[in-house]
Amino acid sequence: MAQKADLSSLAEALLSGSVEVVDLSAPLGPQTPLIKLPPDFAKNTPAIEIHNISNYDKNGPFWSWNWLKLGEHSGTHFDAPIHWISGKDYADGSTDKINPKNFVAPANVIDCSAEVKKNPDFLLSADGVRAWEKKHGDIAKGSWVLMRTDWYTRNGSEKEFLNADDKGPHSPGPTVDCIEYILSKGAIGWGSETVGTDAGSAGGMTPPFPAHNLMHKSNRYGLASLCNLDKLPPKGAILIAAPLKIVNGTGSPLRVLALVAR
Ligand code: 23J
Ligand code: MN
Repeated sequence: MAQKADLSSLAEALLSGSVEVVDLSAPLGPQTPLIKLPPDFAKNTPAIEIHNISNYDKNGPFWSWNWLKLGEHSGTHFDAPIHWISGKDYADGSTDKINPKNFVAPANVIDCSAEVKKNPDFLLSADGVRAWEKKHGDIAKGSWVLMRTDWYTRNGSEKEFLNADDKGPHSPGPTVDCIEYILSKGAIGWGSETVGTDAGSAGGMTPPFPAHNLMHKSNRYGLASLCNLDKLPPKGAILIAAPLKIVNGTGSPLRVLALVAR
């Protein structure tokens, strides 16, 4: 019979720093870049607002607090299966109903930063993932696949981050066959450093927005606007990515943390 697991060595490693906690989230505020959908999808997520209620003053003498106006899909955020029409019927497809064990999982980090530096429209294909697996090992069932692009270094400027011209946004992402392949390996989710999980060009793919359409069709998750993927090893980090327990939530801003052995 297997022995009961013991977390004391993890507790010690966290204290000593031999396991480091890396913050993969961007600051969340009025300056956070937000997706701009084309005019045929008229309605967009509104700008983030932070309103003060009291600040140790006549409105609350001993306390400070704020209220927020905040779209679910704002900043570093989690995409739940019911976000997309292809995942709308999953009983456990909203942020409040996902089994929390899915919020802690290993991460595979595929470095595409050199390709993206040359071409902001770069797409990671199934062949690209297979080449990565030859070097670093298989994508394990239940693990995240994260596309490292260093795109997060643009996150401070909405213009640079969205990188749009008259032809639309130019930002990297996955091909259809990339998403099909990682699903065949049992990936729990797909994560990117861009404003959404799909490439800027993904509206023209078949199906449109494959990271959304296919991942959510399989009851799997997305993470968008991740930061600091360059601080992670290709394999071995553990991701903690728990969305707010929004009732019937389609997604949620969140703090994404990675445990990394040093
Ligand atoms: C709504 C419509 C299209 C897209 C998105 C949202 C996202 O990227 C998102 O934040 O989930 S592509
Ligand atoms: Mn989203």
